[in-house]
Amino acid sequence: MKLYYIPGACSLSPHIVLNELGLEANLVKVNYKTHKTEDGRDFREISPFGYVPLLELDDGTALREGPAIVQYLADLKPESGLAPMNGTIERYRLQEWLSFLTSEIHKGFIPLLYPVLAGKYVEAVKPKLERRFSWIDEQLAGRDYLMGDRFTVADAYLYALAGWGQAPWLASVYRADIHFDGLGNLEAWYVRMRERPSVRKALDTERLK
Ligand SMILES: N[C@@H](CCC(=O)N[C@@H](CS)C(=O)NCC(=O)O)C(=O)O
Repeated sequence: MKLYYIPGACSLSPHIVLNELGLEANLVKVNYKTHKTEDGRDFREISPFGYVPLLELDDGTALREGPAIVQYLADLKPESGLAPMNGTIERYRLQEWLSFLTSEIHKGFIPLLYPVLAGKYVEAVKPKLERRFSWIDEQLAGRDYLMGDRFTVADAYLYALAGWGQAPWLASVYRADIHFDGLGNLEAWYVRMRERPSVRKALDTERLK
């Protein structure tokens, strides 16, 4: 398997999941600005919109879209519990989280990452994103992870996105002005996540420390 990634991007989520599962994959870095892979290919010929993550299976099949990729990986080792069994209400709950994260948080962040969009648009979008983080904070009350006591692929996804407002490694131009001050459950969750060996290893590999 090959995972195409941009350091610190949403592809950090399947990277963490690979580590959690102890699965071997070739990590192929993509340059954010030029869309060239580190082995000199044009990534837009592999991914129609030039975005990561993209998982290439051993038979050449390309799987795109973060929420699909992390579920595929988790299902390679169902005993890991990183995704509840298909057909159960818990699995739909996981999909609910992944859909929420992809549409409400992931895409909600984008305007805040581009200084060129600063102004009225960002002023309108930012409170919405803050309201969503505050709701996540409420959901984490009395829980270690989004789905309860167990880490799931939804945590890996949220961790990758949350970094855009928190991580010291982001160039300030790409750091969104979103903070977890006063959101104690979310702050504690972020620290708990950072301490997981799978997360530390992914941050190390992507040179994000
Ligand atoms: N719908 C895609 C969106 C992926 C996405 O937004 N990737 C960003 C990084 S977080 C990217 O590769 N951007 C580079 C580009 O669009 O050129 C998914 O959820 O997997």
